[in-house]
Amino acid sequence: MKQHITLICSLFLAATTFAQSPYISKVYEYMPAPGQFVHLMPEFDPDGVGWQDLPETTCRRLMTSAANEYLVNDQQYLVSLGGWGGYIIFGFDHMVENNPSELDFQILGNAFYSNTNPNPDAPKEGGSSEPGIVMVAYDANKNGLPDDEWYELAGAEYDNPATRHHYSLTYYRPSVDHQPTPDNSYPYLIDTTYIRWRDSEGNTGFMSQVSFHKQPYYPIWLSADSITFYGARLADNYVDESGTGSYYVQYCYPWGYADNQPNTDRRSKFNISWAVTDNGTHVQLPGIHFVKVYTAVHQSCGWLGETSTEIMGAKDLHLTHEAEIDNFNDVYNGLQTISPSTADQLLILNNPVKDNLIVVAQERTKALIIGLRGDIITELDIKSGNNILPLTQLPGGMYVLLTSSSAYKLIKQ
Ligand SMILES: [Ca+2]
Ligand SMILES: [Ca+2]
Ligand SMILES: [Ca+2]
Repeated sequence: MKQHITLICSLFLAATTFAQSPYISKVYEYMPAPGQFVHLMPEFDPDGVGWQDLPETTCRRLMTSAANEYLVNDQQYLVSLGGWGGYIIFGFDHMVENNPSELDFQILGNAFYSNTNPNPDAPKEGGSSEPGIVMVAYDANKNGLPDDEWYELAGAEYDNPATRHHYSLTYYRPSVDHQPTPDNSYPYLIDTTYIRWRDSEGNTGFMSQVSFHKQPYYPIWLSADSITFYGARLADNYVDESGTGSYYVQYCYPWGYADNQPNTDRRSKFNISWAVTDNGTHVQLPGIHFVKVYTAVHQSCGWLGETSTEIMGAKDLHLTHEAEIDNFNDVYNGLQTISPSTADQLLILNNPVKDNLIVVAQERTKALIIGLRGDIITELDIKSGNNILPLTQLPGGMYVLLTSSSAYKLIKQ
């Protein structure tokens, strides 16, 4: 009998040891940049035992472990990364496989679209989008630690000239005798000279303290009076649609960023095949074990304060059977490298079009979708062969699809 129980226990242990979880299995590092949710999400010293008296390395470990408790096994609590550059590194208990044609994993945030945008002509997709750049690593040295080469997943804005690659930003702790400078005409900003910063381009400025969050924004567990973050910076994505500082809309980037599109949208999913090296060369990884996300914009939106990416989980879509075909690149990537073609006769297979336009081309070509007033709506990279081009975002109506020698009437439903 005893032997029997031992055998069952061993089998159970073996099963639990080797079962793969689709969710985050471990947070390896959490280092927020200064921000209005620092010390709150996750909470610093939740039991009030005096973390601030502990050495910095211990506090860093405790903060990482707090973020770990918020995220592992699909807990879905929100972890804030703070302002630009603040980051988190997490991993899975197995290799997330890269099927080159599919979206492989998803990162959950709290982005949402606004239904009450006061600007009737605004792009539809905007609201709270706080994009984070995603990096991935393959455990090449097989030691189970994220000490390997990192690759950025090149999202829709990677080739945008407004994206600053190899950017860095230093934040400074307010001095002990710091005196706040309130904005007397805008009561939400209670200190406009709160966190001084300087970037790698020589710009300087301050992160303001907002009236809704009065706890320290600079991580109090850091012993140094300044902290520097490195990465790429995306262009600002907000517009003050009220014009008076009362209604800010953060417009979504198309795809490829965390906390940018709602979790219900497939554009919150990622293809490992988007990975690029530090100099922008595409690499085809077999899969990844680790993910790093950092806040990608350096902006403040009045009373909303600085924009900070939030993470509430991640999952391996192959294990949850939610992997989908990746056709984002067909539309958004490679536009700058296309040379005009003369053999650009197209065969349009579905016209009117509802979601995806299906086009067959003899040779690779470039095409424009033109509105009835002659305005260029979008540019399409059409490959040789079959093309599935998502046009879900195109408003219903009549358009002209234009190549260098032909024009086609296109109806969008
Ligand atoms: Ca893939
Ligand atoms: Ca968010
Ligand atoms: Ca490693």
